[in-house]
Amino acid sequence: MLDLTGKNALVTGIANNRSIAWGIAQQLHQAGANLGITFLPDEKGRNEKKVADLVEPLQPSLFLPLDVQNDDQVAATFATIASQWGRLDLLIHCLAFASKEGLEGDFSQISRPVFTQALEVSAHSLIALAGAAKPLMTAGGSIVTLTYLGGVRVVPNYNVMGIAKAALEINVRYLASELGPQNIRVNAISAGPIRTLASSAIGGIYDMIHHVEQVAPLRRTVTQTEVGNAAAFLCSDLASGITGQVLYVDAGYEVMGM
Ligand code: 0WE
Repeated sequence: MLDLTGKNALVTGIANNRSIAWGIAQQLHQAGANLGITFLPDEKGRNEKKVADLVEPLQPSLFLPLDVQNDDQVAATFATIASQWGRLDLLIHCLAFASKEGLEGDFSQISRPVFTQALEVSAHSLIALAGAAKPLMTAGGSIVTLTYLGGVRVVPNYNVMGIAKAALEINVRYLASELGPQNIRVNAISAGPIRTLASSAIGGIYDMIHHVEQVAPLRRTVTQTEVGNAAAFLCSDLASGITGQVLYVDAGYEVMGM
């Protein structure tokens, strides 16, 4: 059975109880993993408090600030993991950000700063975290990130995030190639649309969810728990032969042509 006892897992990208990362953290905890949770620090410490209260039942052994645009915080996170855990086994990357201008209007008007920020936060961050995790994954490991169909096909308004997810998906393949000899697997889950903090900020997300409910083979959207279960599988020895892949957890939507 799916067993992650004795595995040290770093989970990034929890914002609130609707976060896909929260669904993943719960499933890893249920499978017996030892958790480290990161939060995006803000000036007033409100996000820290919110995430700390949420994850308290999972009793994480590490709870660390991590803004991937801050190299010192990335270094500090992995220095703490090295000193407190000694070894990292699982890395869950659930980070993305684009400014609102990059998620509406004409694709041809995406500006350099909007492009750069989206790619830095949403795609380079996987490279940064995988590179820092590599020396700590001394017993092999599994890295899982989240992507979306909008990185492969045109989804209206996904715009600059489409570029970022395309970059992220090729990052997965290059990282899988580099890290494979060290028995570190790298995979992505392409989740169908889910109501989260990130997606609720988008105009038309409810129409998209309604569309998926009409068209997807399973005639519904997926849940954070279902994405969490797929992530737990990819983290487990049950997936020992799988690396460099994008696993669609989307109620089958991706196979449809019309
Ligand atoms: O990857 C995403 C969302 C990522 C995201 C969301 C926001 C909203 C608030 C990144 N940056 C921001 N920046 C903000 O200021 N998804 C897969 C969800 C999503 O986003 C869309 C979608 C779907 C689905 C944007 C347009 C169209 C569809």
